[in-house]
Amino acid sequence: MQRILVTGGAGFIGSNFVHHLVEHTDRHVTVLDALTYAGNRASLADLPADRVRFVEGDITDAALVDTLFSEADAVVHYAAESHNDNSLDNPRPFLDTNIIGTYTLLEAARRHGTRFHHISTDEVYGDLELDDPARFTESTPYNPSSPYSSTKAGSDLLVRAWVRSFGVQATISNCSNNYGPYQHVEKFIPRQITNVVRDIRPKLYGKGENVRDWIHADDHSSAVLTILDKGEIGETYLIGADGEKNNKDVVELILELMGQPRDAYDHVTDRAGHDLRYAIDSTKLRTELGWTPSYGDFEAGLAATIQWYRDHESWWAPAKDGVEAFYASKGQ
Ligand code: NAD
Ligand code: TDX
Repeated sequence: MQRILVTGGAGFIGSNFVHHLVEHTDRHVTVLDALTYAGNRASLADLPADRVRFVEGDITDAALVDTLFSEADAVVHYAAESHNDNSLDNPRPFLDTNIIGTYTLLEAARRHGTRFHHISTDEVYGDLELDDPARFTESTPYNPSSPYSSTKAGSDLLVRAWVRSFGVQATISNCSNNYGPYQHVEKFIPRQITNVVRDIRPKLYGKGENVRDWIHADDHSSAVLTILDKGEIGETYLIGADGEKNNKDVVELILELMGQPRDAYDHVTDRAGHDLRYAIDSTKLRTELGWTPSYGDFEAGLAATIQWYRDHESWWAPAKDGVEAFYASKGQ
């Protein structure tokens, strides 16, 4: 598998994966990305041109997709509309990209017999109570809450059906919340870091009791590479690094690490249908494929991420005002 096609490779996690491939393998990468508001060429700027090729295009473009699949040994599919708050505002692009886009790729994988890895989220499983000892496993029933997570759930089910009905050589992974460099400022952690840099008070939805299970994007990448190389066709693997934290604790830690009083934030209007808690049990990936995460210390990873945003203001500044205007229009 020397030639890897990465969809959504100019986005947050996709670009981290491309950096990971360049650093840890000798493979050649083609990125297919539509450069929506979430895609950024600058996230791939410092990579060698003889290893990474960029193609601007849409995953719903069947002719383009067919050509790129004919040139690839394997495809890793990150491209998606990814933000829950946007999906509450306008669900339509989520259906187009997450459902029709994934369908378009699966049809190409079927024609070409291409190895296909589908990137998904723990949100397909719905949410857990705060005091529930259970965590999500590969056998947890699907129960998505938002337009975003329901379209991701739909895309996962398409992959399963294309494996069973047409013999497509696919695997699926469902990962928990990622943090790290190159994440769009609309998302929780970069929004609060860049707010502090700009002297805007961080914004916590509701009471801030909601729990997310944080994993560094580079650990997500090493897990995906492990599944691509060692995963069993037709199988689903959950990816997580035992990083449960509630939002209030994360905001307070960001403020502390940035030299501000821990209570210098605002409570704002809660997200509609806001999932309470996500938690991943990644035993299958660890025991069957031997994967372990490298970023065990969330505080150290968060401090490095804060430093990255301080050092890369030109990367995030163009999006910041528009994102804050959008949130302000919703009382968030
Ligand atoms: P992102 O929004 O940062 O990036 C998405 C990328 O896909 C962008 O570069 C965008 O331009 C591109 N794209 C969107 N529509 C496209 C289309 N129609 N054709 C081609 N390219 C298109 O998202 P992200 O946070 O990096 O998430 C990547 C994947 O990982 C998604 O599938 C998401 O569901 C999944 N995931 C994300 C997280 C997380 O914490 N962010 C956790 C688990 C799973
Ligand atoms: O300003 C904010 N204040 C706040 O309290 C924002 C933007 C978010 N939040 C809360 C909502 C969530 O409980 O923080 C938590 C994280 O929010 P997001 O960054 O929007 O992530 P989430 O909705 O949990 O989804 C993320 O993880 C799973 C990704 O965006 C998805 O693509 C992925 O599937």
